[in-house]
Amino acid sequence: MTHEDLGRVLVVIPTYNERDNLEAILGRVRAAVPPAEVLVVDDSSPDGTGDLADTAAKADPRIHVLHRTTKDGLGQAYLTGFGWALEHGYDVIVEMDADGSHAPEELPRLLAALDGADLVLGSRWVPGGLVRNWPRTRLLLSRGGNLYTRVLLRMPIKDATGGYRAYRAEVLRGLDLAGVSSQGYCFQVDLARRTWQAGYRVTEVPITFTERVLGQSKMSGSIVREALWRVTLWGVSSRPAATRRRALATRPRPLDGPEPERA
Ligand SMILES: Nc1nc2c(ncn2[C@@H]2O[C@H](COP(=O)(O)OP(=O)(O)OP(=O)(O)O)[C@@H](O)[C@H]2O)c(=O)[nH]1
Ligand SMILES: [Mg+2]
Repeated sequence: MTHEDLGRVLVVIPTYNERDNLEAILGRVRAAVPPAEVLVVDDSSPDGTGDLADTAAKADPRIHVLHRTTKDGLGQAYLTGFGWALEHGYDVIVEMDADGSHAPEELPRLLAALDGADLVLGSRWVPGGLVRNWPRTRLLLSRGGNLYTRVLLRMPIKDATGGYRAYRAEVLRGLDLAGVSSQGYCFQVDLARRTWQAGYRVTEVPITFTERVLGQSKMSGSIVREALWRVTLWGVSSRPAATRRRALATRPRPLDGPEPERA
């Protein structure tokens, strides 16, 4: 299967103060998968990223921009982008950072893996996955966070915190996105968890993640703390859901889509 068979693909790129990175990432996405469209979701970046995005959109009909008035986290920016994507009838929705950490050149491989999956995770922590230029502390945080998540949620995913992924639109339509309140990193865990619990097929493909060269990271202590308390809470309250999922796995999926998830 090639990505041409997948229908309309939208790459959602959230931005906050990414003026030094935006042009390069847009150019790379458009070159890597020419039929794909791009949606930049900017939270009124003070550095003018939103204006740059508007200029790019004027020059290229495949580039779209949403401007949000407040910066309230990656998760909320993605939810706005997902809503727009579903309204406009896209078939595949991709998440990608603006800072170059996720190589657009790897996108055809992620899209191809949708052949046997409903959600494809770009994974740093499966064989063949790689992280370039991260200090030891970040490596430990990512590995530790993923181990904690895997054990606590009993979810067989190696990289649930990663933000390079491709969803079939039916997954996003099937999940209760209005009930998602996670903001930072744990938004990624939250969506992976909901997708898996609802019985969709989730697969991981190795990626090479490269630390940003330009601009500032938005990673913070409060983002780590949010992930820690939310994952712990989900873990403590997830036993009935895990049991139910095992039961689901033994019978075929209903034709009218997955059953509503129980949180
Ligand atoms: N719209 C919007 N985008 C955001 C927000 N926070 C982060 N982003 C974007 O989300 C992507 C990931 O953020 P990064 O700052 O790279 O955070 P990170 O990748 O978790 O951390 P690093 O690995 O240290 O770069 C980037 O494209 C950011 O510009 C936000 O509150 N709103
Ligand atoms: Mg980054």
